[in-house]
Amino acid sequence: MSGDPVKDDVLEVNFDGLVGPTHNYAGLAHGNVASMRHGGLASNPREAALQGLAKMKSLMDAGYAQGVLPPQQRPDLGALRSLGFSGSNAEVLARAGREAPQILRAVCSASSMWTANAATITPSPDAPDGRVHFTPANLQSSFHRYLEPETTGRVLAAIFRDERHFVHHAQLPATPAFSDEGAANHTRLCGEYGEAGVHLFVYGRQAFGGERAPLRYPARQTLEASQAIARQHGLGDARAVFAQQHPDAIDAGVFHNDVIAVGNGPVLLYHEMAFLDEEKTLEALRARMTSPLIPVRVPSEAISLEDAVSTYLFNSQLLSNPDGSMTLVVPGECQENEAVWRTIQDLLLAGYNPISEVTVKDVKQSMRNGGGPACLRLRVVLSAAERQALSGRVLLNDALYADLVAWVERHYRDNLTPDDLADPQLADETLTALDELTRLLGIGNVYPFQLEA
Ligand code: SUG
Repeated sequence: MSGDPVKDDVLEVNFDGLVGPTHNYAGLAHGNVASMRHGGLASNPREAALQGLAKMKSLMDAGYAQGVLPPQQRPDLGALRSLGFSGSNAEVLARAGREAPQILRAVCSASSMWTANAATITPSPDAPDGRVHFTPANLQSSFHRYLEPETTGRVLAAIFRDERHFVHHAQLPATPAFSDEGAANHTRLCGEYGEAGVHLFVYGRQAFGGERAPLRYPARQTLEASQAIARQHGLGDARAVFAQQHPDAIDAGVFHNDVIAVGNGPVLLYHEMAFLDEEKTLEALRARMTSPLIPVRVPSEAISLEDAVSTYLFNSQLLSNPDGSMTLVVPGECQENEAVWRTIQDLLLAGYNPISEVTVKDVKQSMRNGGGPACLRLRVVLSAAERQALSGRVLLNDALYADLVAWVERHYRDNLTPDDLADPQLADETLTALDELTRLLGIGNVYPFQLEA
């Protein structure tokens, strides 16, 4: 704590994505090893949503500020119609299922659950106008995720509506040169949350120039996209560092930086293969930070890239406690891997750094699609006044948790196979559920079907 009451009332709020009713395994994400491996399996949307809610609840109970963001309208019938499928909703779905099953799967994806990819956010202490800045990610790398930003923008604008505190920018042009995957490739490092921070933007390739790029799997973030966001948010050279992700890591399945590094406050926990130029990246951060950087480096000899990808150790949440210590929230898969579990004990918990506790969460339904604890949350650093200015009922408490669990139990199926996606009944169930959800959350009309009505 800095002792300054204005700075001390600033908190990180984790907004987790509620898993949508069409959660399924479609093998849609090239370069995401878990998604590629599990495509075609039956999913359990109800269990997925309840696992996500259980994570939110346990972190709320432990004293962390927890928010929730709604899922999106899926199947995206508008997208199917734009691709030439016509007729009634049932006809559109049946024909897409018959003629283009891959497209149907894509428009049914519940991928908006991974809210780390929803947007990039600059907290108010870092922005020249003293407001919180938001840019939805264009997610243009894949068709199923390219469908997200418009609704994401509407949801964020509905919740962070007060213009005295919040500014919303348009997503970047959805073209390969400005490929943007949001906060999954962005980390804010600072002393206390209320002090000015330094923003680490990690990119996979350069659109205009650049020497190295991955050979096997796509790089989803460009330097040019990261630079554009820094410009939108007013982050000058003193506040922004741009570092290239190691192309060999991308080729090993590290499709976002948050699969190989996580930062919180002054701590940067990372694998030695995270950055193409590790020393230069740390130097650039040190040169800008006002508090000493605390790097926690995990060497390949402790954890291989393959184990990092299969267990998602680096996709953990690193949370600050009032006494200055930090808690690492890891997925269950870390406990099942001997090398990873040993490294957590010997290198992280026993090391000279603020990480003093590890807690394990079961988010297997999401993990099978390549989404760990950190993918499921969007971090928004907010002062007390900014938290007061939020619209809707989106900060989790016991009553909201109970309402959301009951809502999931009322509307979600417990088994979904790729063949079920053409079922018009599923589309109807989803619209009914989402309509009810927007009322439950008090966020107004945000979905295409509500705006068309
Ligand atoms: O974009 N998986 C997501 C996982 C996103 C994880 N997010 C972060 N690392 N921040 C993706 O690759 C798979 C969907 C499917 O195959 O059904 C998917 O989209």
